[in-house]
Amino acid sequence: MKDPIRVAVTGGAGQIAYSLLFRIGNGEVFGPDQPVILQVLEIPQAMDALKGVVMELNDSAQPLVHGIVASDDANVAFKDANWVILVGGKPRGPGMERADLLSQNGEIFVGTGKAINDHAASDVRIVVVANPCNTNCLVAKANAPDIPADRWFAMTRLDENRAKAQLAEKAGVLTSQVTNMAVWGNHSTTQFPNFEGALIDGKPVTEVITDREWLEGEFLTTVQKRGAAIIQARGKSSAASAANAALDTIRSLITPTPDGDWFSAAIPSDGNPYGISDGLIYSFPLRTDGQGNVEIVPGLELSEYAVSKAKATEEELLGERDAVKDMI
Ligand code: NAX
Repeated sequence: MKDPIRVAVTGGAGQIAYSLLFRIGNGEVFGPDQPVILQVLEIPQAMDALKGVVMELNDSAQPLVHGIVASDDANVAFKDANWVILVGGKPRGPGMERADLLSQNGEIFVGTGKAINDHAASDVRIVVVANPCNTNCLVAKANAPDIPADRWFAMTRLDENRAKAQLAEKAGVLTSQVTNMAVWGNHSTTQFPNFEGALIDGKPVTEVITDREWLEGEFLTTVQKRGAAIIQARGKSSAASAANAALDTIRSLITPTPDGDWFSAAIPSDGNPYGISDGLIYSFPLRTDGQGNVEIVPGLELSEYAVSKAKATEEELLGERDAVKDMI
């Protein structure tokens, strides 16, 4: 058995964590020989609910779970953490403007960044799930000057998975036959799931699905607005699929990317090869050796159409950055 790693999860009493924590405890992400210590953060008002979750974690008697810490103090929850998964945040309430959402969550992520900076392990990697996840990640990163830039990720994997599922359904294939599906930009309705670069059984999607109108129309809007469609149908936002995507993100980061393929996550845009402004957390096609070296896949040909989509989502992120400029 290896030494346990410490995995901090915020928003521990929320719906995504209710799936995420148990699946981490099962060894689905870090492997069947990697024990974990779960360090869960909640706000004081949700500590009773979190107690219930911890009771259930205990009752699962998962052999890989070597400890559970539940706290409402970020300094405790992030102590020596090797991974920090930031799920906790303020949802958009009725009548709340997007600017309010950005600034109220931004305030949370200032403190989060500082606590990670001061207490996490020297090899910490951070995945931000809580929305607006790109900009929350930007704020936390800006407040954690000692943590290298290549440790920060915001989740666009759910969008990638949604896009793969839509393409697979349309083409009548399995989702595993769809590869190279990169989401560009923001985790929002401006995101660009770049179907032009994606492959089905190694063939360009545009050759397999020749209905361009569907690709540019229904496909894009279905992926972009899937979150709202889930809320409409279920009465609650995506939870199991979001937890699943968070696990996929980490798995992709710690496993060598299959030759020629890529995966999506938003990372610091500084020095990117596609002319996107520096200083954003922007989703790109990524690949890794699984040892912590992650790069933006270079040299991809982007059509004029793709460039215009990549720019539109960049514009939105520039606006979001402006809304939190006092915090970064
Ligand atoms: P819930 O409202 O069920 O849970 C959020 C939890 O976070 C609550 O228990 C709350 O008490 C806690 N919390 C609030 N502020 C906190 C703080 N400062 N520190 C620690 N905990 C805090 O939401 P859930 O459905 O679990 O969603 C969590 C977040 O994921 C939301 O921000 C949501 O918008 C975001 N999502 C992101 C997705 C993505 O693809 N990036 C998709 C799914 C999801 O919508």
